[in-house]
Amino acid sequence: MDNHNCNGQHNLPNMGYNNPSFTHSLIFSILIFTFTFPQISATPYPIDVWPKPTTFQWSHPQAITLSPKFTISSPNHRYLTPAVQRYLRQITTEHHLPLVTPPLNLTTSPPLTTLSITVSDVAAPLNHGANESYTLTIPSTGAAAVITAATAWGAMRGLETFSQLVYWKPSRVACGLYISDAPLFMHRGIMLDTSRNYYEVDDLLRLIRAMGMNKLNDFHWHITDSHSFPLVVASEPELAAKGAYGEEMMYTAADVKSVVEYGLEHGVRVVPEIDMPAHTGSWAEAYPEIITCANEFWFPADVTWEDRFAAEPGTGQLNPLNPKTYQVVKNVIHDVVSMFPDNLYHAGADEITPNCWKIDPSIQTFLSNNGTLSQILETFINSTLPYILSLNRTVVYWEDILLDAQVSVSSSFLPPENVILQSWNNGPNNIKRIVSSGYRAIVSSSDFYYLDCGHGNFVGNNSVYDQPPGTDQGNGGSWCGPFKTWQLIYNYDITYGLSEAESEMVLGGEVALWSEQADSTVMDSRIWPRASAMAETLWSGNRDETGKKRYAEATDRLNEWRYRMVSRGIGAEPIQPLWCIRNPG
Ligand code: CP6
Repeated sequence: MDNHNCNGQHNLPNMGYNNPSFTHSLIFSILIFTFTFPQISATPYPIDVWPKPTTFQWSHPQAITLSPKFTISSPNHRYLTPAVQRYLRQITTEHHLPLVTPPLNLTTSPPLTTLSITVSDVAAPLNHGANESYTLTIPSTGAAAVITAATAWGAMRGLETFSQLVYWKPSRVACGLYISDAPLFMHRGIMLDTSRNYYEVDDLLRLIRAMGMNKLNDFHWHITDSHSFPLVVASEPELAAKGAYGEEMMYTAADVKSVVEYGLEHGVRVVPEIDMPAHTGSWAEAYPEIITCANEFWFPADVTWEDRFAAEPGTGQLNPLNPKTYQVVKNVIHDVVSMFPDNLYHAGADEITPNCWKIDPSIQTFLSNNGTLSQILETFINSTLPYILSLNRTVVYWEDILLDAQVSVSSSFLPPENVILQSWNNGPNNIKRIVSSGYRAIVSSSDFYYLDCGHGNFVGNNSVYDQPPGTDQGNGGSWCGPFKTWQLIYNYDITYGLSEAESEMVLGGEVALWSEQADSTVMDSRIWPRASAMAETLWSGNRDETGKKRYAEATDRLNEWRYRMVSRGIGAEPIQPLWCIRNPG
């Protein structure tokens, strides 16, 4: 039998799981395993914290009882104070039972009564420069545990680490340890698309809560697209009134505020994306005159299915040559900026379809007078980017404005270098091209970081089923496949092939969940624990001290972490059968 062991190798002998008595002995073994404490070996116990801290030392690996009077002291802070209250409740009530009991003997010291937090710069905002480092000391004497951090955000990271070291009922905490921790990359995010399918605000809050647990700090909210416009924009109310899927499927200003505040209480910034000029079909419900090719029946016969990017109502593109476009766009930008306080603004600009513009008479006239598609894109950027910058925002665009072979800015017109470009399309040198052109990059290469798979052109077109296997009919079936395993995501090095100077320009990465085939029913399991894999790689890397990829060691920790996420209400999918806990790597 071709057996896989639990760390994904192929060298395990047949353990006899066809044997009917196996199940009984498995249950028996779990009982024994749970109630005995193996000897501590010379190798220190590999701590069950996810993402793994950059450095930690056991001075004397033990566990200490958590006092029923346990309290946390911290400076008063608009977001840290609620975070402390939340962690206090969680720490004292979670009673997590690890799958494999940590081999830590209980000290005879008095119980731990205090965690004391000090922050040197309480005013520091959560932005790209924010210092998220912290140290955590948990003595085995019963003396106060201490978190020191430069910022409230670093203190939150330390609280999360502390909470993961608490287990058992009655609660005990790993002790005799010192952790000094800081992220490798400053931008560690998740993109969620709420246009193709709608998500309740509660789903967004649960996503943010899980992001905080994984020390992710950037929720990139792809709010609108061609399919629906679920954001209520005060000065342009018709966009949602006509473009949302329904009255119950809209995000109000109050909803946005609750998402933004919840984010900051979890150390997660919320960055809005109103995708434009492409992916704007839904705007045509309110303003057909500013959108080209919004109605799929306008497609001429020579526009193929491959020219469209999803099962959608005509991708729809804003017409950059129509002055009315900028009235609406500026109102939208203004109101979005006032709803989202974060200093990042994602301005989209992915996947411009030449044929969608070419269908429009005013654009046809411009092109027949020797105008180019690049100039049309440049007109759009020139007419919108300075306005966004004037509102004190740093702008993120998808990489397409620089790299799209059909529609990109010309070499004589380059957007200012202070924009950030988000890479997704896996060109062999895309990231290198972005950073060597002087731009900072966020990596979302779809070969690794796209969590969705298959989001096809199924509207009235079943011919995909008649194609030979592997033929890409624009249905995403072969192009975005195969499924990205957590190991693939974990092992991906986002600065691969870059010089040191170029690597400095890579701010971090984002996994993305496009929602053509996702909504709240699958959100948790599509995202977790695969996003946890990226979270660790961007926090402390994916290699051990010898420079070897550490995913074998990570497997056991991720397995434990997945169970803890599940017990915290996150529907993370399993990465192993339970059988593995008695047959480790
Ligand atoms: N929607 C938008 C999408 C995609 C992009 N932008 C997408 C493209 C290819 C794949 C998955 C998603 N559905 N607005 C690309 C940034 Cl494989």
